[in-house]
Amino acid sequence: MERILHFIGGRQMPSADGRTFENIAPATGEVVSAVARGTAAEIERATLAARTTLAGEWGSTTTAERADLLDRAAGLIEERLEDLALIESRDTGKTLTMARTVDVPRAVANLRFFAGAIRHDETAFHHMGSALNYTLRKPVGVVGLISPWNLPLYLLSWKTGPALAMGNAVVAKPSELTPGTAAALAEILDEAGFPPGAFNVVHGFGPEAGQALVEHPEVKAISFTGGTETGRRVAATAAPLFKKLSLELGGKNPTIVFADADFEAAVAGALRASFLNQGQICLCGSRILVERPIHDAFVEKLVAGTRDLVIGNPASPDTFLGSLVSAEHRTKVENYLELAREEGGEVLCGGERPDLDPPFDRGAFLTPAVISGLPPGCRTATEEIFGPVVTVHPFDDEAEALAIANGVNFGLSASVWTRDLDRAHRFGASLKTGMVWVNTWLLRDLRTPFGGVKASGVGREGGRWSLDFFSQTQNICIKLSEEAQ
Ligand code: TXE
Repeated sequence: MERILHFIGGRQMPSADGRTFENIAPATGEVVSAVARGTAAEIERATLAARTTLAGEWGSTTTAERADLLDRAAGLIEERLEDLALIESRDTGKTLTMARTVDVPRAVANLRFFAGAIRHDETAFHHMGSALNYTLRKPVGVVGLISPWNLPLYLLSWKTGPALAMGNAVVAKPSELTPGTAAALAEILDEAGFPPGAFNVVHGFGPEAGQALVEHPEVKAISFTGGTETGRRVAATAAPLFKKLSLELGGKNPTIVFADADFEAAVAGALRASFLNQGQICLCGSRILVERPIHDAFVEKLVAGTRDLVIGNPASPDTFLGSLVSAEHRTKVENYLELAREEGGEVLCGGERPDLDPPFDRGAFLTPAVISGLPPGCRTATEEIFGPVVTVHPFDDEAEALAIANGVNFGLSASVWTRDLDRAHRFGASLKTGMVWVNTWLLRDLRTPFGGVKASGVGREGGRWSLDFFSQTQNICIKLSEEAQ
């Protein structure tokens, strides 16, 4: 069986105690690899390797050198696209098409983007007349990157790009459910020429390896993407240690469709926002609010479209939905379907385990579900399910739509569908979310700020926000002599 090892100080290595855990392909239930199970001992080794390289080789690189290394790594990811897509699809259960066209290309874009960003970065200069101030950007030091299972390489590279661009040394702890592409990324960065210790990966479970990383006194910043409850724990651990902290957490994002919207485009947009990646994207639109005059027709079309989505073999080009990330996660989603029924909802379609041929009959598949008839404030409609389940709610006017949209603890994103430009501006600005899309969804410009408010997180990623997070500024003030003033 394939073995996945830690990558520490430029070398692959097992855990000191030799322990491993199983990596399961959720689409078949098959155990595909034995993964080294890291603990505080491996975090210690990785942190030491990171500090050593910061004090030496890596600490003296120039911006231009780091940009070139990132570009080289991006090229290597591109060359290995097919291989990486297969690993990602196997570990997550997502379709190969999604891995090929979204996950891996985005990892290439992430590294290229931050290579470009540091080539063009400028720092501040403030002239006082009697003195000059200029601002230096320095690395934070050793940074911890904790990433989730839904978009493993995509999200890890989104953090790794700016962390390395700014000259930090990384200790990454990928999700225990999806270790494959993080291990591959370590090899690729090594091959691209990053020195040993600049990028380290410790595999393992959250409470063991993840917690040890957050607790380590030499890790000066933590960038975390994952569930809101885990984020709370990470914040509670990191805050007394005065670490920089970026938290990208969950969402319960509304898709708001006004009666004047382009009907067909809105249905297609809502469908994609509901079920892309089996609904396992923090940005997924899991609450669909529809203005009453078009509500019934919209729901009919949405349900028909949902029924048409092909589920099954992730490698088949026709498949839209692969399996969920694990059997346990499917059970969690199914429990929400049960709750929805108890809360008075009607499951209009889906929510069932599909009848698939071997080997997929043992996979964690669940047909996409649309639920209506629920009050917008109930648990099903306000808690993050993170699966192929959406609720639909009618509304009568803008004020009611806004109250429903803002009436949850989350505030990550929203997608508004309307042809009325004034309303788009007015309504968009009134939404309590970090991001708003109008007549689209998941259209990303990597320069823009990404992140949420309320329980969706703290801080922003993207463009200069990522560069700011992964650097410390230092202002130097030089007094001018009388003659120079
Ligand atoms: O994520 P966790 P889980 C949501 C989604 C999902 C729920 C739980 O609702 O159902 O979270 O998913 C590491 N210290 N999202 O439990 O635990 C863990 O090992 C340090 C939304 O799988 O948050 C993994 O690497 N690290 C989300 C990472 O945290 C710890 C994506 C995320 O796992 C830790 C994923 C600890 N004490 C889930 N405990 C999004 N916003 O995109 C765990 N980890």
